[in-house]
Amino acid sequence: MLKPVATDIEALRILDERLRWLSAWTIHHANHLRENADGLKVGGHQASCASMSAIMAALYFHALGPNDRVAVKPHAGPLLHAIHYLLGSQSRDALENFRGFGGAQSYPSRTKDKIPVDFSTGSVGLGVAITLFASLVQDYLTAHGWMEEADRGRFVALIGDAELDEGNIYEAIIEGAKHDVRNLWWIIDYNRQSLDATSTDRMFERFDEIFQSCGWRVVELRYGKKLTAVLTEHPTLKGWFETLSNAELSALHYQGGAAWRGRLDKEFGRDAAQFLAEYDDDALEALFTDLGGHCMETLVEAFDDAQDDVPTLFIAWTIKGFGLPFAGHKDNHAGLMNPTQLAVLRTAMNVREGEEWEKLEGVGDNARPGVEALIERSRVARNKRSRAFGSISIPAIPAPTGAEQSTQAAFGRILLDLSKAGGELADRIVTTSPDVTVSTNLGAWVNQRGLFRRGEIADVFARERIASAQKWGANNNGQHIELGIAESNLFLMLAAAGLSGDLFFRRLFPIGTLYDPFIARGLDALNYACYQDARFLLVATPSGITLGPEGGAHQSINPPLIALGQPGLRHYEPAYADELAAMMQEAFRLIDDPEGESSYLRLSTRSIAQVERADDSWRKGALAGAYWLREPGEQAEAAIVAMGAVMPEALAAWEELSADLPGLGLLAVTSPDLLHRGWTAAQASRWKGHREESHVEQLLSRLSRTAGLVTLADAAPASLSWLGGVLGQRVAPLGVERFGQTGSLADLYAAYRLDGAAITEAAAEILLQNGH
Ligand SMILES: Cc1ncc(C[n+]2csc(CCOP(=O)(O)OP(=O)(O)O)c2C)c(N)n1
Ligand SMILES: [Mg+2]
Repeated sequence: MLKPVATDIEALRILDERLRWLSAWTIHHANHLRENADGLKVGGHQASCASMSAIMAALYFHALGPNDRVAVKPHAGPLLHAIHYLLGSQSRDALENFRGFGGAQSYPSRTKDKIPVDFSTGSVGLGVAITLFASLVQDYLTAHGWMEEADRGRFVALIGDAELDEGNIYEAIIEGAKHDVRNLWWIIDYNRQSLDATSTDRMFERFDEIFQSCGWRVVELRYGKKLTAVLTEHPTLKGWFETLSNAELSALHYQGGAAWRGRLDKEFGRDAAQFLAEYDDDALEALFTDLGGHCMETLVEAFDDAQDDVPTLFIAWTIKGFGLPFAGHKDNHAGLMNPTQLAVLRTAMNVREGEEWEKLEGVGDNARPGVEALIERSRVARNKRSRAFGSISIPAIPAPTGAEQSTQAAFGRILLDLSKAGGELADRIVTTSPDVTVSTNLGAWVNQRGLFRRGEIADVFARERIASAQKWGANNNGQHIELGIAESNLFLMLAAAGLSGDLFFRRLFPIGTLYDPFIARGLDALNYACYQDARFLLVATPSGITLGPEGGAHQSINPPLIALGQPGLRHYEPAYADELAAMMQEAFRLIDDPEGESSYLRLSTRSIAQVERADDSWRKGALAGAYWLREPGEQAEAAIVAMGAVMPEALAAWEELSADLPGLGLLAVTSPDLLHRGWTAAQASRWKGHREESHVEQLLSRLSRTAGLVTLADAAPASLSWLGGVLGQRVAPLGVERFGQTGSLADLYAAYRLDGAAITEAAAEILLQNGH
């Protein structure tokens, strides 16, 4: 890490003011000046920006090195744009179009903003925690010899104080402590205000303790230099000041100098007279607003003093809306200055009317060279990085052999075979799991490739020669990152490892495993990972009521619907081991392809008889979402449509019903998600005059328009019932709509109507409806 150079505090102060102005102006312009055709409030957060302009000026124009990566609190997005505007990497057009179509995004977005954004933010708390996992990934790459010391950086999170209520932050620091995480700066904009109001008093003391107990250094930046000096000189005043509640303090900041005077007079009477005589109201206000997070000297000093790799929490006291007319007001979160207030601010900041977008407007001739030099010297990346970081060749993945297999067992076998065969892909795979490594069948892979830790951790059981199927020693070369049971951490880990190409120019192939029902536990983090186009393979197993005796708490129902609605994540649900092998190969290709996406495999522990294949023709269809496992007759009047682990029931029913229903087809669905996407994409392209037919349309048009479809899935029936909408065919949907319970497969399939009898009844009903 590079040492910061000595810097001109006055120039940084000017940049702080420029950022405060430009962010306020960008938001004002979008709300009050830009044409607004639909009358919707455009919005933006002038107060949240003003609160941390000094912190961001000190970082971007002083402390950050070229390899450092920052997650900016969502509501400070306009400040980040203003910084890049000053750096020359953001256009005025984009600022003028803030929150408009194609303009600067409301909240920093890796994928949509044109400036380099290291981490997207928006859902509070997640942007904070991902920096910790990114730091872990950096350590992983360094340990594996894929990153030079000189290319390493620090991970910075700029945090709103209310974000600290998000539990995912604490899950992350607990995990970080286990992995001895380092090179983190988390900087809290401690304005003691959330969205609704002022926040609960004295919480910073709690945060101190929590972070310290996880190995963090906590640096409190409570007062600026001026206020520190005065309070040191007047201990009684300090004592009183520190008893003020967050609400009282905020109210005084809002009311200003005269209110401070009145309050001090009331509190101390004649004892305060001499002190008060030294300050006019403006000076009094300036004194009491001199908090650590607004004092450039304090910030620069604190950052310069924290140059080691100890994870550090800075609690920087600030005022929400600092320098704006609604500073400190509890309702200011979404507050916007009106044109009159804006004009007052413009005058106060020496900005001439008509010159509002001028980068250094209002900066005097004497100061200008120093400010320009600082901007020039800033070491942060100005350009968005290319996503071309070299592709690797993905080998063909053969299917594991065996007449009876479960997809979960096949998954473990495929990884083991990959590991044994070796090669670039195997070396770049990193697996991770929230305490379900063994039960999701990663065990054999981990035995081969080892656990990752920066220091050596002995496998005591192996050393003591205690028999165990599982090696559990860790070192620098390991390729499995062990996580505690916190699914949110799993998805943040996958997000960070899935961005390793973007962040560190070295693509990893992250695979995360968990039980299918617990996807819901980390859902927002999963969405967050996809939102910023992180690439990974998620393997969820076991799934569905097919889990049998484990019971309803572990039997997943709705993840296929979740996947159907989740952009950036491709759902595959194989029935057979050869399908799984093809899907894993495809998932690795998609991780590597700049136009690709992440994949989600929903697997099962049910061992089923594998099908005989005459040739490879199924493969293309399986990767596209479905194929005919039993071809239908020409314009057949019925088909069974089934997905995943219940395929044996579908096949048996097909055998039984075929005698009465000649031409009955059996469609094996491997991805409702892909079928649906293909369907809507083909429709949209037809509106543009192309004559495209989607895969699902081609498949279903083999049947009669009046055909009946019996759909079957160990999941919410809506996963497949929509297929009736494609060509208007009738559907009898079978699936799981109630919570599961314990039982044998036969019991459960009968009770939840996934068995042959249910298929027969459903077929009879739908065919009767058709008038047969
Ligand atoms: C997960 C999530 N829940 C709720 C919100 C809505 N929200 C946006 S900002 C905010 C409070 C912000 O307060 P703080 O973090 O202190 O930021 P400040 O604006 O005070 O700097 C809330 C509740 C959100 N963005 N994300
Ligand atoms: Mg706040």
